[in-house]
Amino acid sequence: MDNKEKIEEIIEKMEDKAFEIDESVEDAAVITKVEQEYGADEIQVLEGLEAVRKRPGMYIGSTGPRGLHHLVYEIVDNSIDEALAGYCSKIDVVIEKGDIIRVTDNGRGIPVGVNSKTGLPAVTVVFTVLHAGGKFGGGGYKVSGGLHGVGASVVNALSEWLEVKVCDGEDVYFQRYERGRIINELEKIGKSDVKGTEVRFKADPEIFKETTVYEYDILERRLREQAFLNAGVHIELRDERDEDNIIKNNFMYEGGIKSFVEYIHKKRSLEVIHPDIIYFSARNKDDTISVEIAMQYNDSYNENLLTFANNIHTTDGGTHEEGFKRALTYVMNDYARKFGKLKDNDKNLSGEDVREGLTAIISVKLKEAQFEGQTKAKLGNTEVRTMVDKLVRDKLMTYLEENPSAARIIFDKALASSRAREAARKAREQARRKTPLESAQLPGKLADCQSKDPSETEIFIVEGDSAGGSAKNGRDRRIQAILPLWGKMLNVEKARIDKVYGNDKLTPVITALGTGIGEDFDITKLRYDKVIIMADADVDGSHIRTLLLTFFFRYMRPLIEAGHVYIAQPPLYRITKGKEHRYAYSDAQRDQMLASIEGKTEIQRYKGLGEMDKEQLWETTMDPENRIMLRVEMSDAEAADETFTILMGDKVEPRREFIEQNAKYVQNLDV
Ligand code: TSJ
Repeated sequence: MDNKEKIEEIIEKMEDKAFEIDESVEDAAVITKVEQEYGADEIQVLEGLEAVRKRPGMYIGSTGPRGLHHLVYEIVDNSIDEALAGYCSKIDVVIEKGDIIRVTDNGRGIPVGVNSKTGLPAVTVVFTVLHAGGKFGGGGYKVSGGLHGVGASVVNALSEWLEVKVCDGEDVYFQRYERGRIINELEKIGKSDVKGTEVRFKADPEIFKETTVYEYDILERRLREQAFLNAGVHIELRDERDEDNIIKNNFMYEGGIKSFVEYIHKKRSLEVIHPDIIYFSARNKDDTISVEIAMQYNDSYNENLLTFANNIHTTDGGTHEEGFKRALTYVMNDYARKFGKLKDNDKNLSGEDVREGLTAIISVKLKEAQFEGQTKAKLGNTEVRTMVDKLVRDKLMTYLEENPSAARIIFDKALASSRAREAARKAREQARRKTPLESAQLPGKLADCQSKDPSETEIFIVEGDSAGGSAKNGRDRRIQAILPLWGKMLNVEKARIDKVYGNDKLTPVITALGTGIGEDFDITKLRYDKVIIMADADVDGSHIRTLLLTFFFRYMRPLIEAGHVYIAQPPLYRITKGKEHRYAYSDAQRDQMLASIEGKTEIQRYKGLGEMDKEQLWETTMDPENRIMLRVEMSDAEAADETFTILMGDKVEPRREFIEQNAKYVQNLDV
């Protein structure tokens, strides 16, 4: 096939893909037009990208910091695809002065040939036709998809400007766009014998109103993760914003997801209990699905299972996770029976027992990934469940038989977990028998609401007694309940599930919500529709948020998955002018307000919830008509969990880092 044919095939594939996506969406019509009246179709192309600028959230999830960082991932994903196809070995990501992003790879270069249908070079199509970028194969897997797998044209539409340079081993081509509009035709600007693609862009402050400043740590985390998931790909990240302090990291892991498991254990200073990282992989017959699993147990009591589909972190799990869990429980029990570790009248080990202290990564790559759920972070393909289940059943049994000493250590741990859980269950049952009226057990500190209809009620979990007082007096007592938190923080990391029940900070939360925890969790017993964490915007407040999110993440995960958990946003400032006052919830909003108000103003900075009286607290933070609340997503809870581990760990250095990281993490909750 000559080059021209190849390009035409690529464009055809892209267009097919565009039609497949959803014919009901606005831009599908646009693409149809492009096909029909090829030639002068620039106007139609612009209309397509205008749709992105009108409703950016539809394409990148949010226009907050999360969406901003997403732009970088969208571009880098294309280079990773090129690496997976076997044509690219190095990817550079640079944050230049002024928060300009530059991504360079040494791949084949985006094709520059003109397509006879559109009259445009392929590279121009990639950047100006919606759904075109990154959606085509060319060997390897299509690693786009998920929530935001929308490609280069969306990044282009949301950039103040974007420049692309392509080297095909002979000529250097260049094109510039501003807010998605072509500024110059693709032009040759020089000669070069190397190949590759370079994209530079500046996120548009008109779209990303909150901020266009990147956080190194967020990019570092995601790029490191991508390097783990794509073994052997070399990614370099460099921060050149401060020329006196250039920061850089190189990520390249020949061990792939095995290195990922090792890294997690090192970072969290967790002690492993057997030497090898257990690793399995498989591909299906027609090579449309690949599965990789890496796992190892540590001496903590927590499960840390990270799942990915097409390099996208599936925070809500899905079929790959289900297959893994089912097979792991099956194999461990099967083995235990076979080797007499469980006697005939012993109970089976539960899923929680066999996952206690387990760190595992599951990465699947497949041609037609289906992502489900509200956040599109759950894998739906049923054939993956069967495949992962079979892989683990086949290979794990063999591993255990061939590695008896590791097998013994793993079983002893699961057995200990099973016994602790059983003891805890008995203790709970006894406690219940003493007070048969479940409702009589509600915690003393809870100021419950009048309504008993869980579809309309809310519970505010409030740190501090003085804020609790204002909240109690200021609330809508018909539907709003207040639970003040007090008592010492529990080290959930080191405690087993049975310890959670005795804890004076968490027990009231468990009884107030009514659902139970762990495998006993029952969402139909939930007593409130919204569980709202209300804490100060300071370090102590972020500790309590981290504790609660970690607790929910570990023991009441479906509560977060179903979107019941929220974080209240109290204002940071009150701006008074004469008799009027307004509230600002961020520094940027304060500055904006001050700029728009003429005359003398007074600013009060709230240091804590306790400084607000009941009317102020109601008006700013609790009134369903006026308040701002953040809904917690699984990724937020997972981040809290990680932070919590570091906070509670033995090492001082990570703890210091935490204080900084945690402040950021709270900011980044732009749900
Ligand atoms: F899409 C993009 F613009 F965002 C982007 C794409 C950004 C960056 C930094 C790199 C890339 C990119 C695309 N790197 N490498 C490629 N490769 C291709 O587009 C390509 C080249 C040749 C062939 C072929 O079949 O000959 C196929 C493809 C997909």
